[in-house]
Amino acid sequence: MAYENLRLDFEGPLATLTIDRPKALNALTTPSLRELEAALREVAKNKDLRCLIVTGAGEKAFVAGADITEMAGYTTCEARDFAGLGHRVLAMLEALSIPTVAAVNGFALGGGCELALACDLIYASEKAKFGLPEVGLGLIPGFGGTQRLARLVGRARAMELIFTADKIDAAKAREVGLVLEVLSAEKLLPHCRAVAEKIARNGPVAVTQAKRSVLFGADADLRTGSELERQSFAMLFGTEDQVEGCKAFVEKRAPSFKGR
Ligand code: CO8
Repeated sequence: MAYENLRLDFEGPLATLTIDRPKALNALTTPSLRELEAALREVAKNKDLRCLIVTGAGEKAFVAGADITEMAGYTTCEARDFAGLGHRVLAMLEALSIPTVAAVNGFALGGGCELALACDLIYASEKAKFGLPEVGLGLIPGFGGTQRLARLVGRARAMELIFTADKIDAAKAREVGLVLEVLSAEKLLPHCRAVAEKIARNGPVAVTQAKRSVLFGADADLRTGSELERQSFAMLFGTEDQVEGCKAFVEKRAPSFKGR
């Protein structure tokens, strides 16, 4: 499918989704969110994929937020619908059965930071800058930022970032636990691909179940989360991949997983 505001490229078991509207630092409009929704549907349908990388086009930005020129004239109802669309799309991204990796190559502000937060792993280039500057515009984060950031870095750090509207550099983002690793601009995508390829070599059904256990468990009490894990663990027994993975270990060879 052809998109105007993003690119979706497939290479073996990996897909790379590039938000591509560099003239506005990849800011998200309603049409770009609708395209993102369609692209995620395309990804979800492709059963050969094992990992999705999300990044931004150009040298400067991952995504510099929701498009302020579009939002500026919104009525309350339009704002509710726009935030609803953003929430729906980011929930779809988060709920993909395959792991997702954000390669943050520049500004990740507002909705852009929230897009990264909906990915499972976040890596950043030295040029990246993160922030939720919405209160400076008389708004609050509207694509899940108040929820996902607080869950990732803790309530006080999230409140500090949201209340001050500060932009933090990649090193600080790593220090607060928002980013896993900081790499040079040239090494960012190769690093993300290497991580994605490593994930792709593991049992796909197991990786999906592990992702579900962590995600659903994070919103549950320990007892419920542990029960979820136990059910997922048990469910894997009897899958072809579990049989193959354990057999390959015993036979001292690399497993050949089929994803079933
Ligand atoms: N929206 C629209 N256009 C943008 C945006 C944006 N978020 N960010 C940058 N642009 C445009 C600029 O207007 C400029 O366009 P033009 O060349 O036509 O003047 C072009 O991109 C290049 O940007 P700058 O010239 O400003 O580049 P600088 O290097 O000087 O500055 C910054 C880069 C610091 C990133 C600056 O562009 C900036 O501050 N951008 C806005 C960042 C921001 O506030 N983002 C948060 C937006 S609010 C949000 O995301 C809310 C999400 C939830 C919404 C819920 C809805 C109800």
